[in-house]
Amino acid sequence: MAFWNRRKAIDVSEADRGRRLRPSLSWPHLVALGVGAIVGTGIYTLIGEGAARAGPAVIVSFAIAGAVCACASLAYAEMATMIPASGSAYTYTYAVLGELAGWVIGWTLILEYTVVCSAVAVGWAGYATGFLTGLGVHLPGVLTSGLASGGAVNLPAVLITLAVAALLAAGTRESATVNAVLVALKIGALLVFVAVAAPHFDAARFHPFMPYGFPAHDEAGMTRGVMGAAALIFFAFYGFDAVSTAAEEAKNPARDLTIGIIGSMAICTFLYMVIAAAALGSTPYPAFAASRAPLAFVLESLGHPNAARLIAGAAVVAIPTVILAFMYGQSRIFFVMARDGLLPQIMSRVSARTGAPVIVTVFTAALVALVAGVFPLGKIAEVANAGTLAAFVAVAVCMLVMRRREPTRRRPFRAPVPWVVGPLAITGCIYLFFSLAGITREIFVAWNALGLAAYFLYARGHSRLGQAEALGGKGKAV
Ligand code: ALA
Repeated sequence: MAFWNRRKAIDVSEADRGRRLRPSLSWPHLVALGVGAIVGTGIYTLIGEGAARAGPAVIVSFAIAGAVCACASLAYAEMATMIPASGSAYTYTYAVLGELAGWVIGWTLILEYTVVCSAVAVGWAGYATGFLTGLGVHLPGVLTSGLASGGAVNLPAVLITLAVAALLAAGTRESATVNAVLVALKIGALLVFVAVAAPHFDAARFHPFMPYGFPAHDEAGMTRGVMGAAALIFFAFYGFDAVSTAAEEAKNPARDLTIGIIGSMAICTFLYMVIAAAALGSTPYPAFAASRAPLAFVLESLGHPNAARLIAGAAVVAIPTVILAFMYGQSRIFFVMARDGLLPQIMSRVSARTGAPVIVTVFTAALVALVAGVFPLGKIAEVANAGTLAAFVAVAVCMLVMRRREPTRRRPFRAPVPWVVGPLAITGCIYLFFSLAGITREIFVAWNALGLAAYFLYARGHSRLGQAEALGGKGKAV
């Protein structure tokens, strides 16, 4: 069979069975993992930049990004429960569209997950440095900025990355439980924000509603418009896909993944709309749009400094859950790609004691710490969006192809109206992709060109499916 068309078996193979991750998670862990991955830098900080791009109509940007993600989450839930194996979009694409497409999506996910973790670690370092300064502890500038920003290393960002990796290497269950406690704190602080800001609501602050128009466009070096904001705000919504990377570790994949993905998505969309309304209705948007900690700024300017400190403190304590969830997803993507032979085998070893893929977790942490320690936050969050949009398109395409190819296959969860939901997810993601800044799309294309080179130089020749074929086995049986 042609290499690009080699497809991984949908049912778990006997060969993989001996190297499966331990099923230790149930749906509350997965909802917490999802919310832990979704609520972070996006709502805590990018809401400000979103408002600068779209004005009060950023609330429409939230609705658009949320609707696209809701459609994609339904496709994810169907694919994750039909193929309950680690690897998320990479595994589905490999099984449905073939090895080459699977590799491209896996390579894209490596970029996405690394950049998300690094961006959030750098964002966290900014909050942590400010928090320490408030306590009278001043870190030297060379240790709080990476080489690319004029310092030596962003030490807080490196330290938080290593701490999260240690938690993951200690075993999935323990880290998921810690995650659940931190998620409760993060959501609690956001509810306090709404309770404090809502009494100051004034509908007049929503006029003019759409000062920068609807389509994304460049205005003096800044992307403006409702769609320009939606392409950025999209960052705030994803993370539910990290739940699907835990599919092998779910005790009851059909129930746990469905509740985990759709539940976490629904909770966050509702929360964001309420927070955006409270922020926009209580404070003129140009004021908080200029702040690096917009939610704390809103509370401070409304005369509630203690509540402002609470939300800032919660960000410092709880934002690491986002790094946790994405680093978890990243290590699982590496693990599965190595198990398939597309990356070096050493990355698929599982610890006999904890059941966690320790070597790959350490490798992931090193990669994330390197990027976080050297590069500034800048626009790297947008790069993560580009990778995520590509993965969402792939999953929606896989869902539609499978509906045609194997309509009677068992689907523990079936997306409603798939021929509406699927195309909406695909066109929505493509529209958002083209609403990103040009440089972001160029980085994405360059990364994938590198990926194609890696495929032809290494992965294609080491593919387990390819080797089985060469030995005369049937490709799909591996
Ligand atoms: N959704 C995640 C965040 O907002 C990536 O931080």
